[in-house]
Amino acid sequence: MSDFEIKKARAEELRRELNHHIYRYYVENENDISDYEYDMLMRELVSIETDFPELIAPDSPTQRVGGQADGRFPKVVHTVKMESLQDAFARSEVEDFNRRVTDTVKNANYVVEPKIDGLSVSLEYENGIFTRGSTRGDGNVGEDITANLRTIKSIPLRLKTDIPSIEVRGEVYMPREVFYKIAEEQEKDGEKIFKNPRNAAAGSLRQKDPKITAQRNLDIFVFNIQRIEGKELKGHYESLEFIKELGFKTIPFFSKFDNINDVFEEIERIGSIRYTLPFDIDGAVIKVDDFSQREMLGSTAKVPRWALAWKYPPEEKETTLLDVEINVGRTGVLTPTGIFSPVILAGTTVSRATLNNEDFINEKDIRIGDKVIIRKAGDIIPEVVSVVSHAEGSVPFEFPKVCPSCGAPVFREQGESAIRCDNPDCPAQLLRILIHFCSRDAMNIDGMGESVIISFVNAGLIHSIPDIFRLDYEAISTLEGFGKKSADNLKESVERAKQNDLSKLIFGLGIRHIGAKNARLLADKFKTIDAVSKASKEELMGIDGFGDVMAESVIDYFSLEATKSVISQLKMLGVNTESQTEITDNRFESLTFVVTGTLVKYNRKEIEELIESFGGKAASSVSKKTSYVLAGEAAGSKLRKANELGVPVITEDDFEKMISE
Ligand code: 0OX
Repeated sequence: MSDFEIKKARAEELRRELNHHIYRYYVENENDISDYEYDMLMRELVSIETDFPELIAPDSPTQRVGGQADGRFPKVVHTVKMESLQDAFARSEVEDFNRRVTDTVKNANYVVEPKIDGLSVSLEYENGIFTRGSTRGDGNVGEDITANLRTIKSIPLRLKTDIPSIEVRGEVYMPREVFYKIAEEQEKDGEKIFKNPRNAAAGSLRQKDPKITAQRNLDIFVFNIQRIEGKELKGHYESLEFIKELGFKTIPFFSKFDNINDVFEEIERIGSIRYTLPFDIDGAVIKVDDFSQREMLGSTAKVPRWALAWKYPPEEKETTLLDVEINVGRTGVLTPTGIFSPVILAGTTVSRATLNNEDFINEKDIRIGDKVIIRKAGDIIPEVVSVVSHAEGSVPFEFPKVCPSCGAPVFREQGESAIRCDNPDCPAQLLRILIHFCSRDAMNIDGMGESVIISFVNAGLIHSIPDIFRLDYEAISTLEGFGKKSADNLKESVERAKQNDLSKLIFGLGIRHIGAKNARLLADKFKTIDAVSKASKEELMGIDGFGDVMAESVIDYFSLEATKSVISQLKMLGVNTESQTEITDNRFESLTFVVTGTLVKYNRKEIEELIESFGGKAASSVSKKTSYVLAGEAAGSKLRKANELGVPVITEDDFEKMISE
């Protein structure tokens, strides 16, 4: 292969990979790689496309502007562009930057400040009063989020000094402690957990209801004056001090240097204190101080030539693998967790990390006693990067042949990476089954999160799913962390769950290969749990999308004596086992909806159920045949496609009007 062909293939691979990550991040609110890894991939693609411009494809992520407005908030056209920053990962890139600067201007001074990992916003003040706040959007057009920004207490609603008109720029962030607290609550309530403080801040800032934003304890650091009337400022350092005088919370530290070596030292110093700060930073920003010099340097189409963002790589540490713990999940899958000598990594003590599965361990030849390198993916989830050395006399790790919880033999199905325990009475599985049964998309029992279930199981109050409906609330009110009020609340949630639709019950039972959508299909077709349990393979395979494996899984599950016992107990305890979705109102007949982004009032399953209950169809991809795209916050490619195809886009409120009319 010629060099060109090699580069062409690599560019294609990078495009595919990056577009996948962009979709995961913007559409599904998930990210599988760290920002740093993402940046490195993007860089490689930019470099190939710079060398071979003919390889720039229309679907290249380099051709896309990030953070586009999603249509839910009014648009704001930024009078001064909110520029982004050129990244640097190597010392030579900073030296190149310095050379370019000093080639154009004499005696440049640099200001170095931390790069806060949050969301850039603009704040506008007229006659000292906060009049409008907006997101950065694509830099030219953002969204009006004034009401939400007003909830951030460190944003002054009135300035301390009289200025006729001013616009400043800052970074909204969620302090790490606040993030951990919210994540803990989300876990307790069985809700989806924010990935990191940045995602949490983004989700909180783009809420329709400012009351929710207000509860999230967001904060801001202001680092720039975008425009100002009635005041002359000569440089950045001076303007930061003026920002402070006006009453803003300024970027927490900033220093001025007259040579690039001192700039490096400051970058290193910031890097060394990075994880001691109570908020996340992902780099340090170097800015030419003098405004007249900035003017001479100017900007490219995308970034100013007078600033550079140094990006810190994720922190990696060497530690020793002390042991491998095997946990048994709801579906009986055995997952290995590495136990390490504790090390401080990205600000917290880490002593555990998932080792994923048998293949991961074998591929890296991870053995107990090994010296390994660990880091946190996305600065949150610890993972093993590589093995440095094996301990003397160590042997390859062998996965257990029996379940560590119940002792039953375990097996690995062909084509699967997971090793499972098949024993339906396995106690470790029971715990996972109970957690799943109570979770939001299943029976949605408020107050029955993981830690509560564990304490009930430990207290001998729950031995099976039906036990959830025969809880001893008197005993519960005496447990640590409980009182009469919380026991009463729990009772109410459990009673409410008895009325759930059959689809939620089927999903909650945790039948292999039956997710929420398939549970809904089963409930719709068979109407009662008895009918589902008696369904033949042919009948099951008659359902759109049901194949061999799924049909057999349902039959196997309902043929178990244990299942029969659970179902009959649930019925006796008054749990609804029938489908309630009677289609009486067909107003959405022949209409297809695509739901994208995060909704405020419904989760994905609930909204799809609602659409279907009115006779509509909920589809996953946008085409010309789509009737409406219902866009929530952080909607991405589907929303863009809808706009391209001219498919009407509606908000959650619009949808509610459609169903209430
Ligand atoms: C930050 C941050 C972001 C001003 C001109 C180009 C970028 N996240 O902390 N941006 C900037 O600078 C702007 N400074 C920062 N400190």
